[in-house]
Amino acid sequence: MNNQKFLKIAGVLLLSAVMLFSATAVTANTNKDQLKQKPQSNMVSYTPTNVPMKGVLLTEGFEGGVLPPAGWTSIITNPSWTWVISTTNLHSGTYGADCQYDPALVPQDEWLITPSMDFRGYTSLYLSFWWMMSYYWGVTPYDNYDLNVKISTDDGTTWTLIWNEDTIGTFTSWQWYNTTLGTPVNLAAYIGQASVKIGFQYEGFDGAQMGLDDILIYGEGGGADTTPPETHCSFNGTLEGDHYISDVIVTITATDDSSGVNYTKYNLDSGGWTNYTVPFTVTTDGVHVLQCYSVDFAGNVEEAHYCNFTIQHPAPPITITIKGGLGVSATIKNTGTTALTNISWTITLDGKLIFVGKTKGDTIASLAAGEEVTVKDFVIGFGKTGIAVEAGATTASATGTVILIFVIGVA
Ligand SMILES: [Ca+2]
Ligand SMILES: [Ca+2]
Ligand SMILES: [Ca+2]
Repeated sequence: MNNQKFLKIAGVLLLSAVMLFSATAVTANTNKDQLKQKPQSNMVSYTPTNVPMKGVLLTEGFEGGVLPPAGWTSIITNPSWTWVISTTNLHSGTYGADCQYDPALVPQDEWLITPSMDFRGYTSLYLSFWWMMSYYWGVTPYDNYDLNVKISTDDGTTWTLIWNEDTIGTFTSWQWYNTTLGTPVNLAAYIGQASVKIGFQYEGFDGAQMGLDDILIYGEGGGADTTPPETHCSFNGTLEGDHYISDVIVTITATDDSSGVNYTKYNLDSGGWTNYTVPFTVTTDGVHVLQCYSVDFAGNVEEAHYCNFTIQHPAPPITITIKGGLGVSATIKNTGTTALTNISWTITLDGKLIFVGKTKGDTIASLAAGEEVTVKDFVIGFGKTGIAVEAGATTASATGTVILIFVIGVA
């Protein structure tokens, strides 16, 4: 082959190559938006930057190579065209989550759902994720499919939309974006929830490809719990001044800033430490010494403290009528509305010449409301005497004169 001929062939080949390349480039540029799949030439590699390494609650880059990732769940309505693991459509690493549109135009409602997360104890919390889809088929001119990010605090029974690509403004098809063009979703409204799931939903009909990768939930607070719980006692009874005049129902409540209350213990009147489960009733009179404390799930132990209270039931409604005659008699009446039991009574005479019957006492087993009982003291003696009668907490007194076995002038 002579040089001239070689140059000619080389020139034709070069020209052909340039023309072919240009044609390919022009075709790709004009139709790129309308493609249902990301053009392979648009692949980018990515190195994470500005990732807050402190306070990371969840990170998922699908690098386990399986969907759903460990601990995650999925909802699949179109098994042929749902989220799959991809080694070609990803934001960073080796794998990404990828969902292609169904060319048969069967509707797609495909979910990837995070494990349950504890949002308690945080002071700030954000969600960021990297995504990629078609603006042409997803927003304008066709809103045929959505990437919906939803949140649930009841284990997936109800979901609230917290992000959607339709509302963030113009973006470029097939380009990977971080959440709202760099701005994370603020999850502050959900701080304090004990069980939170976040779902990533491909929802569409005649949509296009979608990519998801590098999901990150991060914030301040959370993590290590170093603060013990706080325990409070509340008393349900009839308070009069500084004490209760009724039985008291004791309720103990405890709150914790972060990991939650593991258990609460109490010690009533030095009866020993007991695990608190339900409210209890205290019926006896006196000062009650109540100690309590709680322990959280991180093992922080609260210092035991006192919640003392006093019960003094009012004296039973008893009247006493003292009479003379043959010995001394006392009529004890229950003027209340409920029966009284085990009423102890005594009759005491303090005269100097009382030979028999200086004191007498017994117990009345029960006395119905409105009922009365007369008790007697047989007496032998002479002279003036004081007469004192006690029944329950009620006392009465009188004076009289004893003449042998008679007591006269009682008043
Ligand atoms: Ca990845
Ligand atoms: Ca859309
Ligand atoms: Ca705590």
